[in-house]
Amino acid sequence: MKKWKDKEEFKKIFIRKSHVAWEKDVRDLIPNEVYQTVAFMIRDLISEDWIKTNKMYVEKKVKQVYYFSIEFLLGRLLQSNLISVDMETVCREGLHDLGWDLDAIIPEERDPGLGNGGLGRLAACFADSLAALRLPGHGCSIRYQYGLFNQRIVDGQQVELPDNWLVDGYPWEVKKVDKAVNVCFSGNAYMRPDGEGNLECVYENYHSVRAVPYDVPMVGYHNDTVNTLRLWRAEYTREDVYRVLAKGNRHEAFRYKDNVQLISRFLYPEDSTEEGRRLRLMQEYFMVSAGVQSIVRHFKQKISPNIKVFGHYVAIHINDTHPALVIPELMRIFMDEEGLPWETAWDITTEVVAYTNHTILPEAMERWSIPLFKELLPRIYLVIEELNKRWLQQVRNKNPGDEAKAREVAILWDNQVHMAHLAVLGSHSINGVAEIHSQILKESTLHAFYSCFPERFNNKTNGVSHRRWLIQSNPQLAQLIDSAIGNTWRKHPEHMIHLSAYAADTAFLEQLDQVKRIRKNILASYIKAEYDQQIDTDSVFDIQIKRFHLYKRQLLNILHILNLYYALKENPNMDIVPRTYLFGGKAAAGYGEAKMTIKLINVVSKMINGDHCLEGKLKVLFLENYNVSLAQLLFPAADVSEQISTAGKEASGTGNMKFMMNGAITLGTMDGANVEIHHEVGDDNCVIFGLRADEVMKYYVHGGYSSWDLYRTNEHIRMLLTHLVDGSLGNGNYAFQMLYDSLLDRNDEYFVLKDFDSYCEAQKNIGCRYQNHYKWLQSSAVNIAHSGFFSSDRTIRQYARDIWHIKPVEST
Ligand code: T68
Repeated sequence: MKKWKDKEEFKKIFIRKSHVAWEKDVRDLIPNEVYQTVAFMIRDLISEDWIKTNKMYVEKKVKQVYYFSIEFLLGRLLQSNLISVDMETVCREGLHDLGWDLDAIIPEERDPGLGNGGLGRLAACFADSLAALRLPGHGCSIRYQYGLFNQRIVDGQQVELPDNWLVDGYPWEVKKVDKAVNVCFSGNAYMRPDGEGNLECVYENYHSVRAVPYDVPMVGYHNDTVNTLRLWRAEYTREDVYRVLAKGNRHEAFRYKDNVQLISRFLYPEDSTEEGRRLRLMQEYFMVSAGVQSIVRHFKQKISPNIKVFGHYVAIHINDTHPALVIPELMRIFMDEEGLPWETAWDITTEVVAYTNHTILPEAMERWSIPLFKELLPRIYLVIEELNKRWLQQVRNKNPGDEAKAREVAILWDNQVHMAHLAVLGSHSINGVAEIHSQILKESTLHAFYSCFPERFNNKTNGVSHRRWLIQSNPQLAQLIDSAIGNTWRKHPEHMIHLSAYAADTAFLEQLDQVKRIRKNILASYIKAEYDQQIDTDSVFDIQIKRFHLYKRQLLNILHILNLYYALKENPNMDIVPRTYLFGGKAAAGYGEAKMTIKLINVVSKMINGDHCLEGKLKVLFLENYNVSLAQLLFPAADVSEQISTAGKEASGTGNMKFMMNGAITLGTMDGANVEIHHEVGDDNCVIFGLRADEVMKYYVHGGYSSWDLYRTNEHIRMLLTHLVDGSLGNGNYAFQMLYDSLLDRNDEYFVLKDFDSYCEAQKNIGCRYQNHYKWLQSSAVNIAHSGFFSSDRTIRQYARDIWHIKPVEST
């Protein structure tokens, strides 16, 4: 790996580079120019390794995995890349000599908003682990011009502003014009005899869109592996524009250009309209077709002309169902372009593809209307139709007269394309993302498929990159761990378990306390600077940061806070451990209840923070625009990790792991990976409350819970709900009718009220535990020690071994 020898060399290169790039004296650079200069210098360091990595994969003919994901939530890359090439100190010192502070330069990079939440961030951690483990694996996604919206809070309400993250350019990407491919939409497709007794497909009158890749390096930690994240952008071709222009209609030509570019313009365009849904389906096929075409082309050019051995060299992973069209796209290419018969094409396809499911919420399962699908992707539809026909024939032969069975597993049903069913049928491996989630998939959501293909189902509990979420986000804690157990954990996170021996070491615990204090102070300074609010670093920092959704139950959290507030008003001498409650997260623009919950939090926050009687006891803040960079400030500062989803609803959660790694205590339900965190650390070191998943399920199936009954019998609940709608919150300006309705008229689908008392107890329990500060620190240490299991390195090793069958590639 190339490096800067020392800070002197760094400065020399920096000055030369910035002269060429900006035609300015170094003293006149603006911070953004400094950021870009350093980024280009890092690109220089890694470029040889990047070329070499690809060459090595080809020369050694190793099997490679391509991880298709509609989102990659990378976060900033400057610091993580500096850490990977082990040049952070040299860079910091060099910049310092030149009058710049690296910490002031880092925020110049805009967070690439190429994701919504957990699923996209998981993909980024996986790319990080693949490179760190020297595994031959690459990402495939879309280069959205606009990321998810920027969130502002105005008058307590979420306002969505465009996230034009590319305005200043993106120094990490490389446009590869020569690697462009064409993706075809619409037109007519039909089968006709090929003259040799078989059928062949004719596909004509389609529109083609040019897909141009932008490659981003995924730099391995302290090794010389540089993998690739390939992001596709939709472009029009000059020839196509001329063709339209030749018809004499300039407006038509502009419309054509616009429509093509629209494909990669926004992450998740509004899907409440037919037009929005159409665009989303176009994005999915665009990414899939471009990605698959480029993989097949590379295989044929560089690996083998024999397409039948494709599966020995290529694994394709689909991150949820958004890329599931990989399956019919591979079939199309194998049959229409490579001339393989259906059966052979199908065998190779299922050999190659594997699928991860991330949700069991029925409303989150992807389905497309058949008329829309047929119109946009006529050739792909024919493949799916044939697949569905063959599959249902098999199912009906096995289960004669059982139409319910056919319905349960059909890809085409009720005028819809069921993407999860397509994904399961076309994959040799189907996995959930935590033990409990994988169990629910087998027993309930995908039970019918599990009966057909039990051997395909498996679990891969999620993990997070301890490099980003500990080494980079919390260097103080990382150093403390080094001083206790040495630094081998940085490459082998499972070694963190050796910290267990320090959970009873007073000197270590005191230092751990110091580290937490430092991190709480850093967060407090940020909050002071951004919100002009003073938060008490002696209080418990209790944090819930994640997307807003009814099932994640931010509402439960804020109702408890409101209850505490009323209790304190009634009894000002009540003895409580001072608390700072922090929230962050975005609500989908069209999700009324989620946006209303944000508003409720802000109204309650204003009321509580403005009440001087509560000073030193209770503070509530909603932090705007939660993203990866803000997350890096929040996880290290947390005492309590709020993981309070309705049991059975959160597939895994990954924030829970980042909190744990930074020494926070989980306050959670037995849901997702919380179950495994609880298993690792035991009852003494986390606080579990609420209904269990099987109890929730029983209520759904057999009934027996009435939120109105609770309302009538529980005076606290009655009082809280009354205040939601009687105008007493926010000076009578706000009525939270929508939330009231979801809790009562819609019978509290997510058991917020049912779990309320149990949650209040759990909060009291947290207070008691915190008061015994020595024990609290012990718990914190135990959590850190056991967080090694939740490193994405462990997860990726399991995928590599059990699903992809790929091995690390050592440089020669
Ligand atoms: C999350 N899913 C799960 N989905 O909710 C979370 N969905 O429990 C899990 O830890 C995480 O995946 C990683 O496995 C998502 O984040 C989405 O973002 C999403 C986006 C579009 C459509 C459906």
